[in-house]
Amino acid sequence: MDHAAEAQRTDLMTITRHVLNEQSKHPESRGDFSILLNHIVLGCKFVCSAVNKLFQAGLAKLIGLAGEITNVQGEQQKKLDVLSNQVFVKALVSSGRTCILVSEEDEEATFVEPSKRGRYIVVFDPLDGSSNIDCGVSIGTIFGIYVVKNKDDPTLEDVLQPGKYMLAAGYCMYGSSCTLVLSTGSGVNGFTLDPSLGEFMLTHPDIKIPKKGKIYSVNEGNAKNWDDVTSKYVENCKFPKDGSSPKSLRYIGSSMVADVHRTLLYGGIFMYPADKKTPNGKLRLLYEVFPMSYLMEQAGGEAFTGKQRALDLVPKKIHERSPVFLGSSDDVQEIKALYAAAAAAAE
Ligand code: P6P
Repeated sequence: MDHAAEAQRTDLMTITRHVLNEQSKHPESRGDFSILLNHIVLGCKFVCSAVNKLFQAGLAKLIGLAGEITNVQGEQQKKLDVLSNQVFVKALVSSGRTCILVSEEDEEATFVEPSKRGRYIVVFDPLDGSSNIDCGVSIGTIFGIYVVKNKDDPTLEDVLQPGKYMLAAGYCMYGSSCTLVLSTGSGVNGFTLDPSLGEFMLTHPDIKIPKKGKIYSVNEGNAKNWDDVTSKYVENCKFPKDGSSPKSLRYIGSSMVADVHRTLLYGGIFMYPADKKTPNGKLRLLYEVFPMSYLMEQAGGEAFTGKQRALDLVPKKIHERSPVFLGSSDDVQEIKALYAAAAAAAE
């Protein structure tokens, strides 16, 4: 093995080391952010272990539904949803670095008691795509991190910040392998859990999304409810007018993490548009749209709502929804141009 390969093989760049290296570029940092991220990583390791037990042992059928519990979305929760949420909340509170938590599973925001309070806000979906638990499709955790204005007097206003003010965002995908994709504001890196070490190892340094892709990803089952622009864009994907090859449709559905991860690595566009049935789309702004849009922009891609840059949106409620078109910049710009042309024609 040559020296470079040997050096890389023995370098053991774990996520902890990587984050510490990045934080060392900020002389003012006191290590709080690294401690917070370590607690998020701990939560991901737990969920990864629990999900693997389900996938491997087919325990899913024993898990079934958690009785009649229903979460704020009116969907039925599976026990792993409940467990994952509890593990993340406990890990984040015990980190002593958070002051407000917003979870997809909790109707209200959690305000951490003063004695355990830090200056970070974490918004997260502890187990996105949980309806896939029983069929083995990759599911994931999505998170975003803000800093609070005044940790001694945190308010809900502190949470309702545009996504562009996030300090970090990421997701952890639980599938054939456990992959954590993270940005702390200077690019995107991917880490894969090495079960023999119990560490997330840097496997995808400096991820950049291709400028243009060959895949479009949308739930075509909603086509009858789409607006004209979305319909026209999808038509162009299938029957390009410029003589190029049609794009391929890839849609895992009910697992945003899996669809976005493929888009990030292979390029193309993922979209959950507004439609007549869901005028604000289906995806949650704070803990689905913002973190994934942040990652896309950090990887050289774009994220658009149909009206504006997704990260510029100002949330009014912690569980509000937003349409989103995200992915390769050329592909997102194509749909932006169609919306602009439609707006001009309507004037
Ligand atoms: P549909 C999961 O419920 C989720 O919120 C996202 O993970 C996923 O992208 C979307 O819904 C899929 O929705 O309507 O296509 O099943």
